Amino acid sequence: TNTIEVALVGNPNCGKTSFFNRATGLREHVGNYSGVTVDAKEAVFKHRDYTINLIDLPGTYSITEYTPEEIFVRTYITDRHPDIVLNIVDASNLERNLFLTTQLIDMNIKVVMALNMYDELAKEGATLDYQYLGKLLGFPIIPTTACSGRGIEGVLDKIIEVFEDKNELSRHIHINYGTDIEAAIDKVKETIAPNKAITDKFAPRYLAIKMIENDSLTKKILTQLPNYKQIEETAQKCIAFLEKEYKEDTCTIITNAKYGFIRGALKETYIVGDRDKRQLT
Ligand code: GDP
Ligand code: MG
Ligand code: K
Repeated sequence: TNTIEVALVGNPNCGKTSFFNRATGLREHVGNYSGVTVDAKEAVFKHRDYTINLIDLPGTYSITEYTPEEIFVRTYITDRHPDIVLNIVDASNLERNLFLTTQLIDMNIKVVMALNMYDELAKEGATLDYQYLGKLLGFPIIPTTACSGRGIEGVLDKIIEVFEDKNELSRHIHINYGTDIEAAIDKVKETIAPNKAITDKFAPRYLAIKMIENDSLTKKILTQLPNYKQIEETAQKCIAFLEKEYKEDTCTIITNAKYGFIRGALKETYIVGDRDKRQLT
């Protein structure tokens, strides 16, 4: 049968292990996958006509290069190419959790989102138009309460739909970083694009964004390219221009733009609960 490799990605304490245990608990076979400094649990089980290979990755707030967990998750995604990234988010802490999501969007991978702790959101009396949010983010979102198992079957069904390219919400979107950053991304992307070997593995737009962030892991990947000097020079010119214009480093500029995107999306989809309103007054 066909196998779908699914990697669980999300902030610490968002419910990844609960999801993993609930999804695999009643089923057969649990194995182990060992990383360099952090371990990831792996389980293989059947769902409908597929074998699902589910990997519980360490929790991270971001996928850059600042902690061993971040590097592990990042390298796992870029080197092992899981078929689907299952992004688990804590629905009671959406703004922060969605930051990691914006990085997944940049990476241009197939994502399904479990809107976990949905019971907490409901308790607060808050509502989220998660279908519309899924439309804005470019993948399906399914409410779950992982600790009780609620929604898990539905998530597994959506994973199959997205894998088979049969989900209408699953599409590649770009976060719009604004005129100046977008112009820089285009310039750097043009210098990366001719390198087929690398663009088969990584989205050129993702690599361009990372070069503009001065990301050393990306530089390491690209140094082997025949025109690396041109790529690096173009990126540095763009960085110098942006930092002069914005009086901030490019990482901060891009992070701020990501939060702008998140706030915009939540403004259209999230209604604060009664409990939160009371706390505000
Ligand atoms: P991880 O760090 O992402 O692996 O998160 P865990 O699965 O360890 O969960 C963190 C805590 O949240 C645990 O105490 C879980 O029992 C709890 N938890 C997980 N999912 C839910 C949920 O959907 N609702 C509620 N209320 N608690 C949850
Ligand atoms: Mg865990
Ligand atoms: K997508």
